[in-house]
Amino acid sequence: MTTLPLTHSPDVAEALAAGRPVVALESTIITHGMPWPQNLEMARKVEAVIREGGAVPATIAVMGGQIHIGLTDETLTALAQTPPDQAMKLSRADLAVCVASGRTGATTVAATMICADLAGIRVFATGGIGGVHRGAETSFDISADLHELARTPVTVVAAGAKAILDLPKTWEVLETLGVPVIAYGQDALPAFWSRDSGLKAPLRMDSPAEIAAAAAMRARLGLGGGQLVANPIPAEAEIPRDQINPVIEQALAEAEAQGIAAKAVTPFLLSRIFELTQGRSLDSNIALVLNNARLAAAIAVAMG
Ligand code: PSU
Ligand code: MN
Repeated sequence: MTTLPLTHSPDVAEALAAGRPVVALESTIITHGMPWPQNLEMARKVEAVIREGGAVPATIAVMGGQIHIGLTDETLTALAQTPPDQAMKLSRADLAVCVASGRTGATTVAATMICADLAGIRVFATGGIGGVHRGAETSFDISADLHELARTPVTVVAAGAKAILDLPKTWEVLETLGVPVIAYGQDALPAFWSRDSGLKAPLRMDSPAEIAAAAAMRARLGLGGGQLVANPIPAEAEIPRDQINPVIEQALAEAEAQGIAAKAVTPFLLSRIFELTQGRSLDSNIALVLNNARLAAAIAVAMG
């Protein structure tokens, strides 16, 4: 019996008790990252892909004073229908307040890593991590995801950092924080909607087994912290850099003109880019999340 405020879904509890592979999934991507009803379709498909890969999915969210590790389809549906202003967008700073006050909260990469670690889950799949925002030299807007990767021992599979960010600065901060950034199967770092950011990855690995071994070695050496696996979007779903960049620029200009700040920045940009691309960015986002789920399941199985 745990004294932690964790509520496991039956299949996640069973898998963890038996030492079978489990992959954590975040919920901010559901409440703040994608519109209804595509968010629910995505969330269900991601769970299915993880099961096909031989692991059990554990979508994480906060409700009723409990951190839920694995959601029923009913709860997942309710969460997907929750308007963004009625769910807290949780990071390390506000996780405890949300649980203690019984409010509903969706976990970002940072908060999902914390909860996954509390539950003993070692692998987590998402779309793209947060990072250093463009203009951070004046706004100081740097996602707490980066510090979390430095301190919490979870392997995060993402399609890089979201391309709305300042990618070179994001990679610099991760290097400073001692986070291994591992490109999967290619030399270049991916850029979320695009396969190639034009930046070379500091590390490259080509199999789930290598990534699992690196995570185990990090623990054995007492280094602490997690690792970021940057998995390029499948070629057929990508939006090449020269096509998406002008759209990102326009969305960024609008965000600035409207004074969008702090936690509202990323959801605003994602939804504007969705509108400006007539939905193509959302199709790509869903494709890359599914691709990351597939790899995360294989890593969880390899960690065995
Ligand atoms: N991946 C996506 N869409 C998202 C996110 C990830 O494909 O919306 C979320 C994650 O929860 C991530 C957050 O932690 O965006 C980053 O928010 P911020 O830039 O405010 O730290
Ligand atoms: Mn921020």
